[in-house]
This record gives sequence, structure tokens and C-alpha cells, in this order.
Amino acid sequence: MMPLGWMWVLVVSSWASGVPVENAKEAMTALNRVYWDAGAQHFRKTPGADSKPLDFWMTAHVWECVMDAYERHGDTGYKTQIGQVYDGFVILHPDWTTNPYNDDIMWWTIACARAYRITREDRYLTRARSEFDRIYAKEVDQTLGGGMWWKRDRHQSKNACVNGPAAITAMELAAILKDETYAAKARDLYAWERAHLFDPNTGAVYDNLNTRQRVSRRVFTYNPGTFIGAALRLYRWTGDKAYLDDAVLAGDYMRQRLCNPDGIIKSEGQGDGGTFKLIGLRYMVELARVTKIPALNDWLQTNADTVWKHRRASDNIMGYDWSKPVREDEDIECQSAAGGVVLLNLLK
Ligand code: 7K2
Repeated sequence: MMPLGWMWVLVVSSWASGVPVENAKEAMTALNRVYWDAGAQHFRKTPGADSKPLDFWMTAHVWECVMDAYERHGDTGYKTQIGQVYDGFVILHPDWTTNPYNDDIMWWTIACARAYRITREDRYLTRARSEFDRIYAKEVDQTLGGGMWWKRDRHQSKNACVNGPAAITAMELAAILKDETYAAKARDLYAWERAHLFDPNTGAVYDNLNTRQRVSRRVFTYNPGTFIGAALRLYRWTGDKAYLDDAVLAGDYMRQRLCNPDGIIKSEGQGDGGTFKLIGLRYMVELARVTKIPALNDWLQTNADTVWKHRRASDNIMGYDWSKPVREDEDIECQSAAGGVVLLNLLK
């Protein structure tokens, strides 16, 4: 017989670690039920049949949310949906060269590289590579010491939201193609971001550096997020622990500074802000997997438990302010609702 005290420890630890698979599944089911338009093969921005399709860059992230669900649950339905999201998107956006936001393209190249890893369909790899190469060739230069411009039509700033994702894409291409030249590009992009936007004392990753040499010191959750994603990939490729140390420091900053006093990740509103923590947390989960830092795990768990607890009972939709219950009369946008779904599906 096991002493009672020990049994209690077992019960508590099995309850406290990871998100139950049925909750993760229910969360994804709710997202699809409320936002997925199966006929048009796109996610709607808001609930209701007359809603417009979700924005260009947000769609890349909700596409990855479908990939998370497939990787967690293994349902062929999710695998089919991976293809459908892409097909629906390409119908709406056949020509990506008309989009002036380089970050938008980098979000898609990250997602395409991942879709290739999952499905092995060449069209995704071809797209990831050609779009990365196209932007890299024109949008990286030595102005401001290196780095990628945020917008191709106006070269006014180099931002965390494009340099982190570009470095992540380059590392994905390096790994898939076994091509060191992409790793070298990632290393340079990362080195630029580290030198200009990272504070090695606090772990902050600032938003951007503009052509007047001014750093915008705002920190959105996706800034440390993609910096961590790039650092972890460079660490895996090179074995250089300095990258891991950077990632841990940026993660500490997010966990300690980008939260409410109770440790719940801060609200960044809806719109673009609704997408930020989905991205930030994706890379925090990666960091927790690599480092196994208990405090990081606990923090993720608390956030997952809280956002699920605060879902709307009537439709299981989670919101953008995780510290409060979702109100019945609130319109939650798809990218905001997806944040909780991502965390629940990633935290196994
Ligand atoms: O200034 C950039 C970025 O550095 C900053 O973090 C956020 C803050 O705003 C913009 S990025 C938001 C863009 C994402 N791509 C699609 C565009 O429509 C959108 O402006 O909010």
C-alpha cells in the first residue's frame, strides 16, 4: 500500500501538469465552430456569416493553430484543414508581392515551412523559400548596421516583428534544406536584433529602431517571443550556449514584466494586439521544453488554467484579457480567441 501522503502528491502532480487533451480538443472545436467558414475555406474575423475573412498576417497564426491541433490530436480532419486554410488563403491572396509589410510575409514563411514539415508537400517549401529569398534580397542592407526593413515601400524602421521571424524562417530553411547559408543569414539577422533591440541586462526586446536612430522602447509579447524562437533555433544549430542564455533572459522578462501582478500575461487588446500573445506564448512553450525550467512551466500552466477557466460558458470561446471571464455580449475576434487555443494545445 502506498502511504496516503504520496498518493496525494501523485494526484496533484498529474492534475497540475499539462492541459487535459479533452479541454484542448474542445477549445479547437469551439474555434472552428465559431470562426471557420468551411465553404470559403477561411477563418472569419468575427463570428457570423457576414464577417470578412481574417487578415493576411493573422491567418498565418491561426493556420499554425490548426497545425498545433493536428500535432496534438492526430485527427485527419485537422490535416485536411491545413490544406484548406492554405488553398482558401491563396484564392484571396494569390500574389504576395503586393503586400508591403515584410513581417506579414515572414509570418507566412514560418507557417509554410512548418506545413512542409508536417505534410511533406513541396508547394509549402517552395513558397517558404521563394518568399524568404525575395524579401531577403531586397530588404536587408547595411543601413542602421544590418537587419531587415519592416516595410518595403517605406524604409523607415527595422523592427523586432520582422527580424525575429526572418531569423526563424532562415533557421527552418537551414534545417529542412541542410543549407548552412540560411543559418548564416539567421545568425546575422539575430546579431543585428540583439545588438540594437535587446537589453542584455533586463532581457527586454524593444520594438524597433528607426532611421533617426531612435529605439522605440515598447515591448509587445511577440517581440521577446520571436527573439526566443530565433535564439533557440540558433542554439540547436550551433550548440552555442550564449543563444540559450539570451532566450532564457528574454523569457524571464516576459514572465516577470509582461504580466499582471498575478502572473497572467497582459492583455494587448484585440486587432493586431490580439495576435501578439499567441506568438509570444508559442515560443515560451518551446523555451520551457528545451530548458525544463520549473518556474516557466508553472507560469504557462497558470495561464492555461486561467484562460480556460475564463472562457465563455455558452460557446467555450476564450478572450484577449485572460485575467477576466469573457462577457456574453463581447465580440471576440478570431485571432484573439485563438491565443488560448494555441496554449492549450501546446501545453501537453
Ligand atoms: O510598428 C509595427 C510593429 O513594430 C509594432 O510592434 C506593432 C504594434 O505595429 C506594427 S506591426 C503591426 C502590423 C503587422 N502586420 C500587418 C500590419 O497590418 C500591421 O500594421 O502594434
